[in-house]
Amino acid sequence: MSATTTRELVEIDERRLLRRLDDLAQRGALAQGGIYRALYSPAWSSAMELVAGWLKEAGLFVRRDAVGNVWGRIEGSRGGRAIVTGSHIDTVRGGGALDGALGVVAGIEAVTSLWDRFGRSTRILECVAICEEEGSRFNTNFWGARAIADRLEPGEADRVRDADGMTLAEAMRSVGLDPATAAGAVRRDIDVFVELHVEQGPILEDHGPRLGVVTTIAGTAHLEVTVRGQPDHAGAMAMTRRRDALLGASAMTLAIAETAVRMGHPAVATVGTIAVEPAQVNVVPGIARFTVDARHTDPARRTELLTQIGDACKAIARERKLDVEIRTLRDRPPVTLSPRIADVLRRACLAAGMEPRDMTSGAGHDAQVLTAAANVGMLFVPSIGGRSHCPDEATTADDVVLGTRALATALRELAYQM
Ligand code: HGY
Ligand code: MN
Ligand code: MN
Repeated sequence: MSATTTRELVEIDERRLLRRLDDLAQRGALAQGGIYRALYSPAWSSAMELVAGWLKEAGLFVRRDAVGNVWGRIEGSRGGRAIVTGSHIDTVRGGGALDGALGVVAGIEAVTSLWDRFGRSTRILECVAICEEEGSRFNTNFWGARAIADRLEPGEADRVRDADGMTLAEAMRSVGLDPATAAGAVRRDIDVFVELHVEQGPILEDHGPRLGVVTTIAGTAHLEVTVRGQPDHAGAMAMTRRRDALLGASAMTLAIAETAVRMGHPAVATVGTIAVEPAQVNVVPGIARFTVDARHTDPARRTELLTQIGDACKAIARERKLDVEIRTLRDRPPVTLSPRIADVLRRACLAAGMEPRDMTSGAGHDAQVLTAAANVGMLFVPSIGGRSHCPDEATTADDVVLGTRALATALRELAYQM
């Protein structure tokens, strides 16, 4: 079938969809604004219960897997490998109501509408709320999708800790999961994974149209940079004789951003955390430690970006008589999504009356990890002002509905084949 064939748009229950997004946004809502649903926290458990209830209400077979991903399933009349949609339930600290949540709630709405309107699918059709993607609580990310794709590292649950020193394994036990059985979450029977997500950037809003089909997801490297100088008295040590680690780290931060700006879109580099030691008002910082998140969709350009960042930090350390150590925390390569599923999504967008934009994603997604286990497609709807990972993250109700209809239409083509 050609990419230009028009299909019938699948209707959904708009009011239910929007109400559920609002309901989910209450789980983990912070008094100061924004949302925080940390993996295996009470807010996370409450959100997962809500989602499991909606899946049960739809009449799906519901189960929680070995790491806490929640699945709802329609047994296809012809069996075979599954068609899956979904996204993650966790958020960043002070995040918004749509990152991850949209793909979960829209996925439930799409599967429920298909079930209600067309009955049992020919293919197995599932919706999944993935337990963790953001890396907000533990020093690891994509925990849920990596468990599905058999990409957990040996001993990871016992090694990785949160800021309070609790291991991931202990946190699992606290919600009734057994870390020893985590491998039980592996799925080798998924044919297709489709994720609807907010764009989290300004391209669709600035240039249109209101739907985007993702072709590539940027590769992300996370670095930890430790700058060592010399702690000294803040009153007595002359400015000219100091080896101030924070001043070095500050110069590095500016140089890192300039490196990405010079390279141009879609190169990005962000210093998201910084800490100093001894961290006292009257002591010149002896140590400064910061993280770098650096991304590019092109593997060679990404390597170049990382090399230039490293060189810039070393040059600044030399100038300022500081030591610098750069450690790679994690390094995920860029991935290309399935052209076949992109065509299915394009047809669904055309059914919604819109030729979608092909686009790359600067943000990381469960979809990129699941390319190791399935044929993957992603659909974007606009983010107002391009804002995300903040309380102001928003998309118009019309665009939420449009994206969900397009998702349902794509799932119909995939799961209701004759
Ligand atoms: O960092 C990311 O791109 C994702 O939102 N976790
Ligand atoms: Mn995110
Ligand atoms: Mn997300």
